[in-house]
Amino acid sequence: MAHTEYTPPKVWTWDQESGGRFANINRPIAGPTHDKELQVGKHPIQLYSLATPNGVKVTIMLEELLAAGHSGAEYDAWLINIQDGNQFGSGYVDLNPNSKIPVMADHSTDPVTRVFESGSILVYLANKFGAFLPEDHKGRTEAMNWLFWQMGSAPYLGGGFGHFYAYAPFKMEYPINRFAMEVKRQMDVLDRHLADSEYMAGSEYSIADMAIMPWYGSMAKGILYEAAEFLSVHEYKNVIRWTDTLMERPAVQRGQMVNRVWGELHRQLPERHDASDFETKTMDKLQSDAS
Ligand SMILES: N[C@@H](CCC(=O)N[C@@H](CS)C(=O)NCC(=O)O)C(=O)O
Repeated sequence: MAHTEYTPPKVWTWDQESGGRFANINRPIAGPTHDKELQVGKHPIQLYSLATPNGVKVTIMLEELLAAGHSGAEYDAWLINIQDGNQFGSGYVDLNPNSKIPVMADHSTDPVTRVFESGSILVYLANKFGAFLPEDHKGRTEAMNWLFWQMGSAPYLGGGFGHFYAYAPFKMEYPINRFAMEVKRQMDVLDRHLADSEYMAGSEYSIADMAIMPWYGSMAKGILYEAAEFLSVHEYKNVIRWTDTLMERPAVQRGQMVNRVWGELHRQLPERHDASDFETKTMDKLQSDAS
């Protein structure tokens, strides 16, 4: 195996750019870099996010809640462009001291409730609306098991495999091997579970599915890191079956469009303030198909 030795100094210092795709926003300190208040729209729920897998977990949940008739879940979704450092504005850091998307503010409570960490937002919304979390003890516990599994596992997929395979300034065999092995193990965990289970928590669709699909379903469909062939994702047939079922849901399709600023234009909705915002996109699609 080809490798270069690195002898760490006694004390690490931040004296050079690490290189790689996100080098401009990575830094070893927390806190705001500039003063910037957040905008607040007319709806009870204000979301500040971007359509990465962590972001779309929440927009899928909000769209599912609205589709199920929970009008209190109406929301404004504001774009936080992480490449431009929007997550380091003072208003954003007040809501999320961790400076990562997504973050949500619930203005239907007095005082306003801030909710950060995508898993915490999903649980908050499920509890608030009594939806997408099974009520029975076994089903609820299974949904929580898998939700926490996702929150603990996905950093190996994104921060580990994705970083070294797709974003690092050059390819290194050791970390790519290490994380490819772990991601394949995780995919196999899911595939074996989904062989006997319709959804993650049994027969009921839940926030566990919404949390896991944007990461592992996207990986199984070859959408993440252009790694489909490298990781032989076609092997995970049950994950593919489950992903296809979820991706057919209109609320999932809408949720994946919100705060998206890349890819096909008709699938991008940089900000969402009203259900009718999606209709404009449908018209765009019809017009581009006709021309
Ligand atoms: N555990 C967090 C992770 C969120 C996260 O890593 N968000 C990324 C985008 S997917 C981010 O905001 N990165 C910006 C940065 O690192 O400055 C959650 O699930 O909410």
